[in-house]
Amino acid sequence: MFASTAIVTTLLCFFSLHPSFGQECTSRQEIQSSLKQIQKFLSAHEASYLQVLRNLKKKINLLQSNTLKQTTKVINSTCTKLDAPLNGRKLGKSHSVGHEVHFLCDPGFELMGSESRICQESLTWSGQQPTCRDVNECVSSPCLNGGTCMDEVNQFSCVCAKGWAGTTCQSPVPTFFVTMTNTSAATSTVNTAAAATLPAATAGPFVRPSRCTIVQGTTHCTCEPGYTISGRDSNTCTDIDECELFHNGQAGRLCLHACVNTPGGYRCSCPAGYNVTRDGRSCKDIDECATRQNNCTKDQMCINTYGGFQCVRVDCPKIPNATYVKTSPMRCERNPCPVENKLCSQTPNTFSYHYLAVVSNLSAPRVMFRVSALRPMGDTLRFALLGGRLARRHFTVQRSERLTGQLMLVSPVQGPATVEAEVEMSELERRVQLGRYITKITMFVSQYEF
Ligand SMILES: [Ca+2]
Ligand SMILES: [Ca+2]
Repeated sequence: MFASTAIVTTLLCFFSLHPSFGQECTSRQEIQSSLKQIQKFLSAHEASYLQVLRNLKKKINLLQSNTLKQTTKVINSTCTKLDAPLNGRKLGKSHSVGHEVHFLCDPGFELMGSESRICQESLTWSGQQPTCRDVNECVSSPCLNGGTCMDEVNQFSCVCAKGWAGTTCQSPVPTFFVTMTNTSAATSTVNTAAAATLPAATAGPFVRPSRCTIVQGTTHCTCEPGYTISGRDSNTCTDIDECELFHNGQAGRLCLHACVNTPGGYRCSCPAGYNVTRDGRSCKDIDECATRQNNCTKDQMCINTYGGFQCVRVDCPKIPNATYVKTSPMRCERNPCPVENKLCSQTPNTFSYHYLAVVSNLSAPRVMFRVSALRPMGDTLRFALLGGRLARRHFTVQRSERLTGQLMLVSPVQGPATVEAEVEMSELERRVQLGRYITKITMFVSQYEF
């Protein structure tokens, strides 16, 4: 307050020096003293302002450093970056606290260590850094017949002992093939230099030299169709054993019956009595009866069966009190009975013979045969299974329509087998039997399910 009054007074005196203001200020000394006071006052203010500025600067610096600290803290709330294991992958990109990353290995490798790791509050990862270890496919000793197993990435290869070939050394190398080696080597454009270095033990049509080219310093080897590079030696191609490869594969079996591995390919074979179908994979029964490949005599009938044939001869049954005559190759009829012979009239009127050829293990239930009355005489028809070899185990007889009965297969028959069934149809009129008709059915079941 004092300072400001002094300034005002001093300024008034200063301006009063001007002639127009008159004689209001007392003396020059007073003016000098006032100016000194103003100087002091300004210096004090200057110091005060400087002090304020310094404080301000300090505050700004503090703020600045605090902001910097905050930023550093944000960066530090994540864990260190994790790498994917060699031959594996890492799932999850966030490295913040509470987040998880997972690890996977490439096919053929197994994970050792932690499958997943969590970024903990302490900004460290839980668990151990995993590694992907090559699965040793040789552990199960897949190489047969003295072959040596070589573990490779996601697979193995076998170095076979002398006389054996195939991916698992499962195929014997036939000796007659070995003599063909020179011929095949000469006719193909294979790397003869490599062929020369092949050990004698692995030579043969199941093993061929590969065709190698060097592209930009890297050797690329290829095999003929049906062969594959196996083992560490890329100079050697081994026949692919398609039979083994597709034995239980998703693509299904290669062959209906048997598969034969051949050098560079395979073929299907069928049991005796069958031909390989045109597609080379299935088996078709040979109809020996149609192609005269049977030895049935003139009084016999040839029945073609799956995988074979049967020679059958129908002989009419010899039953007391009745005589039967053959009215067709597979039907016997009773001669008319004398009126007084009641026992004769109770015997079957006819015997019919039927032969069926089926494959083994046919699914059940299914209708195998139907018996019908063409011209029913009475008011009732009855059907019954009289018997026959293995009949009760596999068959039942039931009515299907008013005039028809059917022989049902109720359980599959494992072949080879011959099953017989005797089906009786009886006609009744007011519960009195008018006639009996017997149908004998013989079922030839093949050994195979084709
Ligand atoms: Ca083959
Ligand atoms: Ca046949």
